[in-house]
Amino acid sequence: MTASLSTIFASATAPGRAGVGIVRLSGPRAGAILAALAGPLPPPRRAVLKAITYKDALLDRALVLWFPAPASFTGEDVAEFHVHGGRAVRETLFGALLELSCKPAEPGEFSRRAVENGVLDLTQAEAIADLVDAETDAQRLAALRQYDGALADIYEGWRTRLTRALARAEAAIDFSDDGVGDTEFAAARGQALEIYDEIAWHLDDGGRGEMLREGLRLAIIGPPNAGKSSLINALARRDIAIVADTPGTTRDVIELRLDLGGYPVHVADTAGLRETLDAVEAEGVRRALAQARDSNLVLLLLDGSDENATVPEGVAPHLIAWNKADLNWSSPRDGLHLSLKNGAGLDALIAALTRLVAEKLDSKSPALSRPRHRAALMEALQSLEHPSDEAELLAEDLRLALRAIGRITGRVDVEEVLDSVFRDFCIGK
Ligand SMILES: Nc1nc2c(ncn2[C@@H]2O[C@H](COP(=O)(O)OP(=O)(O)OP(=O)(O)O)[C@@H](O)[C@H]2O)c(=O)[nH]1
Ligand SMILES: [Mg+2]
Repeated sequence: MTASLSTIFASATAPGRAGVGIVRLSGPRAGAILAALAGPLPPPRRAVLKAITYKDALLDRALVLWFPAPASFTGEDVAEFHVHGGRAVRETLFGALLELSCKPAEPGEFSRRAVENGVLDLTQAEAIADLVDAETDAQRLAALRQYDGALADIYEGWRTRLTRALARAEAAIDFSDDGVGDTEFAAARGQALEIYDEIAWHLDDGGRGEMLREGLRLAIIGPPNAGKSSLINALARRDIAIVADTPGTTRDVIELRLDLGGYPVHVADTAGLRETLDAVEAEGVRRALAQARDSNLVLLLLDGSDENATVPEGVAPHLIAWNKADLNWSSPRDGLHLSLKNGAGLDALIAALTRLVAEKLDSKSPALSRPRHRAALMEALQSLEHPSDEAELLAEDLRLALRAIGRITGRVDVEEVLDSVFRDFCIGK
């Protein structure tokens, strides 16, 4: 791969006021620029306090670090300035760096260089982005696992075995006239089928990894006045939805991001389900049903004091809870009981929901985390599904599968894949 010629810089910390702001440089001139601003280079990987000066004017006093290639995040020469985290300091330093012909980094350019220099594979670079974006503990752990190479190991393992199978298929072509060819061909074909099964198993994960990244969708549905909006308020611990004793109060879908036992969940409060002549309310009911359909989990909330309460037609809830336990109920109710008025049973409901969410998101083996991986694996699967009876065609199938899987880790078609992946990164990462 080609070494980058330019030296790039970016703030590695969020903009705004802070005790410290880190500005990072990467590229062939990082050392020279560090020396120009802070004097003789400090020993590698040691923080040293320096006066940062440019054109004889003091810019700040800051810790600086020097990471000579290849032992750096990008694999290139890297320098870091740990300056005071204020706007004027940052702007002045950026101005000096620009005059020294340093280029502002594009989004994700540091990680991209790390991939181009072989320090990280693409799934690890994606894991860094996920780790920065992680909002809950389960997301953090999944990202760390991926950063440690859990997915890369799986995909590279398939690639190694497919490469070996391809070599055998090619041997079968070369030695088609003697018995060796048959043996090699059978081995190659057997490998293709074996890997097909493994990929199919990996894909059949109910979308856990992707759901964990994006957040699981939970819809609260039920008849009007059951207490759905009271419930989302209790979960949010603040008043995000209007609660009123008029049935049909909620019309729009109201969404809340929640950390449920370490799992990211998007909870939606919806309009009460009933037949209605009011056009606006009818639209609310339509949206409520659509929300339920598009959700990963559906909680049906019913009013236990309402004698006529039943499961509405056409919905299949994952959990049923009966609200208003503080009132008199004329008939016994199966399932969870709670009162949003006095809080009784709320903890039990949250625990039950957390268990359901965990069932959907937990996975013992590392789960693929992005639609990009899924698409590439589906493509590989297609090539391996019906391995040909002819050595030449089998070799071509194997090549296609190899290329598809190589795209996940970034081992082939690199430029094209890199563009699409790093577009979504933030600058300075
Ligand atoms: N007694 C009692 N009243 C409750 C309880 N929970 C909610 N309520 C009341 O029931 C009424 C309806 O509550 P909401 O939370 O607005 O019900 P909703 O299901 O969102 O209703 P819609 O938006 O109309 O579908 C309000 O007057 C609440 O104060 C409860 O546990 N006990
Ligand atoms: Mg409501």
